[in-house]
Amino acid sequence: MTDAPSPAAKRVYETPPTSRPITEAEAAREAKLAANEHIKIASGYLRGTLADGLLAHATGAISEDDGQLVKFHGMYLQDDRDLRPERTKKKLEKAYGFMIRLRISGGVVTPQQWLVLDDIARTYGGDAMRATTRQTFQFHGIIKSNLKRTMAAIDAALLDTIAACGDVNRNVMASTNPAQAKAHAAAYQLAKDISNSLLPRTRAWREIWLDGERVVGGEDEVQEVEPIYGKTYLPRKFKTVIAVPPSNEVDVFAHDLGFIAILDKKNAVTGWNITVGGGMGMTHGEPDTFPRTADVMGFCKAQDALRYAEAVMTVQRDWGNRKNRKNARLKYTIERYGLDAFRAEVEARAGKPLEAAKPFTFTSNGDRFGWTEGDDGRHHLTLYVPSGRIKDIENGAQFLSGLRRIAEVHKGDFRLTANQNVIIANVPEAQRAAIEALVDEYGLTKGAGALRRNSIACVAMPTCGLALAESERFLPSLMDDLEASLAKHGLQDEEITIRSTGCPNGCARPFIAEIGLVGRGPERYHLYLGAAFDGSRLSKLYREDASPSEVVSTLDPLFAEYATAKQAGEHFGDYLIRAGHVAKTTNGPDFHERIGALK
Ligand code: SRM
Ligand code: SF4
Repeated sequence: MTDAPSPAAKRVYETPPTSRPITEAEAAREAKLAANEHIKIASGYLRGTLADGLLAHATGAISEDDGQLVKFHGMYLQDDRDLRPERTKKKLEKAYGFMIRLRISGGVVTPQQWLVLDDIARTYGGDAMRATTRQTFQFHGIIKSNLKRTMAAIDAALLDTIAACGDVNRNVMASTNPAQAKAHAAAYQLAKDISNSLLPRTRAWREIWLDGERVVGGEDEVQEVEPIYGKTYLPRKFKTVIAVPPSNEVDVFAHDLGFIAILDKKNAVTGWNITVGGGMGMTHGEPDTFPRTADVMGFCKAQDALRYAEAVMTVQRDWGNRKNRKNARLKYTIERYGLDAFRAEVEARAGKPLEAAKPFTFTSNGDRFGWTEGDDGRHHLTLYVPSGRIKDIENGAQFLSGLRRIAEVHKGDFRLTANQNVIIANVPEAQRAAIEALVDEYGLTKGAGALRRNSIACVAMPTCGLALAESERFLPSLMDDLEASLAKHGLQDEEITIRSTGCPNGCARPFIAEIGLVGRGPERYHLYLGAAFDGSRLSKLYREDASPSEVVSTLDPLFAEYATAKQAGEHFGDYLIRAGHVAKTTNGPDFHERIGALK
């Protein structure tokens, strides 16, 4: 069984609150609620002044409050940060554009949907789309006047962006590679069921973006409009994933709620272990914020998964901190009240006790590249897409054009992985050669060096407003240097996970990679080491504020030592702990404890 973390002993927990949801009147009376709570309450179920704001042609932006609300519709107002200095000098408004994120449960799209998304990328999205670390697509730089057209195209493809961002249950991920056919079908079905049952019910999305019929008199009755969420939705984002061992490609321990498939000998799902309280985001210099790996809370029968999903989310809805958004995720709720109190409330709401968790084993949190054959005889091809950016690279791989050509002939489906890669799935035997020929023609990569294919970088500059340092644009050159260093020590084929982010929000889940780089400022990164290869253990801070060349010079001697002293099958993160270079972190709060001086 995976060495799954458990809460630290001897913690003092607060008394859990009553299980009653807060009423709107109570919420409004509460002076110290976070500003976003007031915005939600006043929004008329996520409408705000968005419809009018879209008509304000003098600016490419929308109002600040609408900027918070539009997230629930799957969008962010951003600006091109590369252009800021020049535009400020010329006294021009920032170069505003919207990021649009789709809701694609389990990351599965048909070839027909792919073609529509490709059209959107070419027409409105700067000839690119971005596969994210949560199995969906983002478009960047959509100007305000094109938003409705883009949303109409998305709707026409029978897709939507509802709840892709915001304080709601987000896009539900599921293990992607359909190699264990029955188990993956069950995981995918559960992802769709949870996504649909926890979806906001407000008609605001259709009304604003697709000119759907307006509701006469507004949607006023809390219970009728949003039976699960009410007017205040959740205290913070809420993320759910479904994992099928032995692959932990969805990083189940990094999410608020997770289901781990328990399989019988024929790979059919007998039930699910439920995990709660994982999350990555933290703030530099604020030790009360920390990444946390989820606890395994218990086991439920396959048919009960949905009721537990709803129970977990509603306990967080009612117990989560609505005064301080930095302390609002489920991981902090569980730290505050303890896993036992949380489990008891979930069981009470679900109307059933959980069974003891069942054994499971994860082997890695990466993807399986190249062709795999499923236990049902179907063929799947996983392509490595650097940082998930699907575009035509000058003098390089033509991801946009190549995948379009494949979509034109492909008879199966496409699947996005949580590691930003793409699977051309369910390819009939007779079509393998044709797909293979297109992959070669467009220079698409079935793999890469061992380090590179285990890498992820978040978007960061120039679109992310929170980036402190480069990430996607910086990782390839760092990778060149690290690959040279590994090759020098004969480690070029060693599978080591490396992830980089432009800030400590952790969008590429860097704190559960064996090598994690977290931006601090221009060309400065904290270096974290010692996480588990299967994604079950956090890393520790090893070096502060390193420049890219210092990252390489810090890692080089560790690679040299690992090459000579590692035991058979021992992963880099495990070796660093055994050799005493970093301390073992089991869960969130001890993440910042420092044992010995930093290097
Ligand atoms: Fe993220 C905010 C991009 C996965 C934790 N994330 C953002 C924003 C929207 C920046 C902002 O708030 O202004 C970024 C937009 C950048 C851009 O230009 O596109 C952004 N996050 C991403 C994506 C696109 C990264 C990528 O390179 O793929 C991922 C989109 C996922 C999706 O499809 O839904 C993405 N973000 C994650 C993950 C990974 C995961 O969930 O598996 C995490 C860590 C897990 C977690 O939630 O704890 C993550 N993003 C955050 C946080 C910190 C949350 C926290 O609890 O502290 C923020 C900031 C916030 O919410 O205040 C954030
Ligand atoms: Fe932006 Fe930070 Fe997320 Fe990277 S980790 S995309 S810099 S919020």
